[in-house]
Amino acid sequence: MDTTEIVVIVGGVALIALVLWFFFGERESVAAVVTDEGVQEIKVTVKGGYSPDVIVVKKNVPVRLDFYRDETSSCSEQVIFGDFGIARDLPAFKTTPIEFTPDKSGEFTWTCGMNMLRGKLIVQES
Ligand SMILES: [Cu+2]
Repeated sequence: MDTTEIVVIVGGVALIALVLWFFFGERESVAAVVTDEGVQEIKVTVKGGYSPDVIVVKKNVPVRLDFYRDETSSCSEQVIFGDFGIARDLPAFKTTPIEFTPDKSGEFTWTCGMNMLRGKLIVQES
């Protein structure tokens, strides 16, 4: 094997690892911060996905998720929290607060209107 072949193989393996991580890897989860008013607040940037896309909150404490949509792609124009009966339009380049109080614990997926972009809300027993 010459150097070029080795570089190609190493590059290929790295690419496969990256693809696997992207689709199946454990994402970093972010805990919401409790404000003075006792609201668990976190800012989520919407741009080809959600960042952060795993958010940890406590049950029975009000939650405010500030979705800032940093794009005009029609894919992300709506966000849906099906488990909590929430569907909201997200105007481009604006922050849209989504407020609710999670009354059940567990892991809940939120999606865009087409079920393509996904995020996960982890509600822990308080
Ligand atoms: Cu979409």
